[in-house]
Amino acid sequence: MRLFIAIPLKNEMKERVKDVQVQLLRQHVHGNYTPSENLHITLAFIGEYGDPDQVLDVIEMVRFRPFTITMDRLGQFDRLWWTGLSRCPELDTLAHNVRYALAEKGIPFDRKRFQPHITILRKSEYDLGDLKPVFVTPASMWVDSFSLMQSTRGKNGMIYTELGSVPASEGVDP
Ligand code: 3AM
Repeated sequence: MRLFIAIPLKNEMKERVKDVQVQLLRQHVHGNYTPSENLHITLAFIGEYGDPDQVLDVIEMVRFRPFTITMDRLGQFDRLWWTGLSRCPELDTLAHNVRYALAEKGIPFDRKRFQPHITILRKSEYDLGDLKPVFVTPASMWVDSFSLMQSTRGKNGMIYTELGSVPASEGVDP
């Protein structure tokens, strides 16, 4: 099964992302828009792996305190468009610790540098630089858990299913 580890977005943040997507649609930017229920921040992409219970056991050992992230900009990696987050050392540390825990147990994952982003649009042929200004209302979200996700290809696009989640450990030293 195809697995990844991510922070799913909470409803208020999803609404702010939708505001950005609507502005793009109004400028006739076409492509595959990420549906609300799929919005997330990937911490580590594992890919095909047959033992999700082992992955859960490993990531449950990662300790972190809850923290806040703030979405504040729009960007583009080639044909993939994203909203970006302001610098957040706690998020970087969480991604690092998740990846470290996977590596220690020999669970494979994509080693590309962690670039925190929320994918909002794929397969777009447009260039952000050609658009009229798009406003990203700064939006904050409290991160108090992260999840092991399964990705399957549905008839109408990708379906992401949460297989388990790891809560923050209030009051416990990370
Ligand atoms: O939506 P984002 O960009 O956070 O792009 C895929 C998505 O990330 C990424 O994993 C997340 C869930 O599918 N992904 C898919 N295939 C990948 C691969 N081969 C990949 N990341 C790295 N390597």
